Amino acid sequence: MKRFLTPSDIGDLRQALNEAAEVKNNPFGYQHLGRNKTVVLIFFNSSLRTRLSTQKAATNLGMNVIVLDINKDGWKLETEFGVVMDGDKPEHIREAVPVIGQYCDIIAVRSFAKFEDKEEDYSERLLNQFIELSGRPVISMESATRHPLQAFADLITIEEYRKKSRPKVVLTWAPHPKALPQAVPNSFVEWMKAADVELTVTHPRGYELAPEFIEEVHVEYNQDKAFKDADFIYAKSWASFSEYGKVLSTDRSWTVDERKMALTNHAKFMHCLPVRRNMVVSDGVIDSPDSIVIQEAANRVVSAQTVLKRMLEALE
Ligand code: SN0
Repeated sequence: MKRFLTPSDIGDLRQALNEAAEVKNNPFGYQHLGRNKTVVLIFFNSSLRTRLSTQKAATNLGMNVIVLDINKDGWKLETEFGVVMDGDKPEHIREAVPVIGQYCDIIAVRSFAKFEDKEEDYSERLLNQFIELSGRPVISMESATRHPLQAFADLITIEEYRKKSRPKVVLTWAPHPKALPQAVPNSFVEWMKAADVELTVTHPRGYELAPEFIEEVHVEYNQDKAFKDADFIYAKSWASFSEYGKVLSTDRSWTVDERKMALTNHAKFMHCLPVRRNMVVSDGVIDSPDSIVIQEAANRVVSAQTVLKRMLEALE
């Protein structure tokens, strides 16, 4: 595997889920693969789960791990080509990325949407520069438009908790004080479409996801209706795509609470975290036995380890 951005990069999902289960059962069984191999984790943005779980996954595989918080510890990077570098950015990405590639076997990158320009964010320019210039396999640890390690962990979690072969999975928008990226909902939808689940997405008008993600997906604008018979409720806030980066609503009637969960088929509650309590979800729901957010976060190690394992096997 040369890159990990979409479900198609990992191929057959049934096989990937079986492999993930093996990795979870035997986390230290593949240490020969990572011997003398190094992964560099580059962060342009904050992280808790992604940093710790990817580092833990790599360590389980016997790898060396270098973590770089590039805004704090690196030179400020110029990403435009053909510019006179007389400003505050001493290093160009054209050198920085191939240099990083010299020090490792695999690169993982986190870089959120900037919300300055829709086309720029959706072109995934920064991530593509790592793919083109590093000479190494690249893992997205959340880029402008996708968060595949999260979505793979979500699928692993649904696989573990589903009570029927084709569960009803509902992605619901939720209110939030800040404009958040579409990366998590985009990837969630992309992975659920590729998996064997019945997917419904619910959000207020104006929050439609980008057409390439939402096409062929059932969208229900009435949240109560969407929740009916759901087996999994996946909450996430995101900013508008059409009015790019705008918060169009902070309507707290969309907060996932006990009344709404009672409309479901005893659904499990999921969220990628970090979550704003009593904005996105009520204390009562997230603290209930039906909340599986911690188990979901635990599976971030499993998704990262399965992906790193595949990449290491391809290096052999
Ligand atoms: C990020 C997002 O994409 O929504 C990362 C999620 C894995 N979340 C945030 O930036 C939350 C920030 C906040 O202020 O709540």
